[in-house]
Amino acid sequence: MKKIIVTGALGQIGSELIVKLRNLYGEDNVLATDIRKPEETCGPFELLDVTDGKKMFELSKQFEADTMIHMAALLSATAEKNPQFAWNLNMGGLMNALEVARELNLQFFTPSSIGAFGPSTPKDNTPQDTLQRPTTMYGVNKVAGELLCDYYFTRFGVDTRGVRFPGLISYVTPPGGGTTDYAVEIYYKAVEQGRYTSYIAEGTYMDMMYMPDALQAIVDLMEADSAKLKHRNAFNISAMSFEPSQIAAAIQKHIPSFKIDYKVDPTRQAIADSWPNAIDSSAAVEEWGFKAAYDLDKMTMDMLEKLKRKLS
Ligand code: AKB
Repeated sequence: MKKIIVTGALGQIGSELIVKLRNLYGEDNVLATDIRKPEETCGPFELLDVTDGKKMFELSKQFEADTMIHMAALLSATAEKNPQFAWNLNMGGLMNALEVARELNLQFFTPSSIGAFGPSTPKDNTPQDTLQRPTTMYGVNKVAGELLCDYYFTRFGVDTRGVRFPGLISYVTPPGGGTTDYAVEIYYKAVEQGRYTSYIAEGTYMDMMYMPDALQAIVDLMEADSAKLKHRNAFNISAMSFEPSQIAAAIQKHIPSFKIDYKVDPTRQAIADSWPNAIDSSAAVEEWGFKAAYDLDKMTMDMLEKLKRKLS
């Protein structure tokens, strides 16, 4: 049985991931950590600031972890507001986490992102191995992180694995400070107000994925046969690519009166413009069987149904 320590466990992905991992591997085998306390406790939890490498080491050792899932990070738009802090948190936290994984021989996962690509990257069907010259601090962190994880694998034999997540959509925990967050907000506003003002311009395509597929991808990659992995850090994965008017049209199939208009935020628009339209996930499919169950229509139906219940 695995013993997994998760950082950033109260974040958008972490909060759902710990539930899935506890269902799969047992409640007491997953230690959730975060910089703030949970509102309600369920299962093992410890406070942890990921820039404190000593505490990270002690918690992992005491828990007798064999796996670390390092999620704590600032997202793209927040990182752009305070790039120096983003570097310290994203890179400092990752370096600490990799060191703990090396010292305690832990299997290791950390997410990269479509943010690891930049304006010179091919925009359509973006290959697994291609130009990566991002123009955001978040992207710089993600590329450096991918390289660092590969380095810890080749130099120290740490079993590092990762994916390049697209925008992730969920009705459970809202994202904070990302560029793709509009694709979550739009569902909340559709249910609450029947209209949404998008900060991303019409015609701006980005890759997206529904949270259940993202969580399954983490589990599948961590369970994959190591010998079959040629890439490791980090695999392109995407479930769909759309632009704001297409998600609005998908919502209108269920709420015909729903309206979208646009008030573009130049900072987040510039970030979105520097990212791919649609990435190619074929390396993940070939090397560890990546598969997404949700497309735009299926996700929209589920999001609206769950949000109507949640917000009523
Ligand atoms: C963001 O928008 O910053 C994230 C991401 C794509 O990494 N959702």
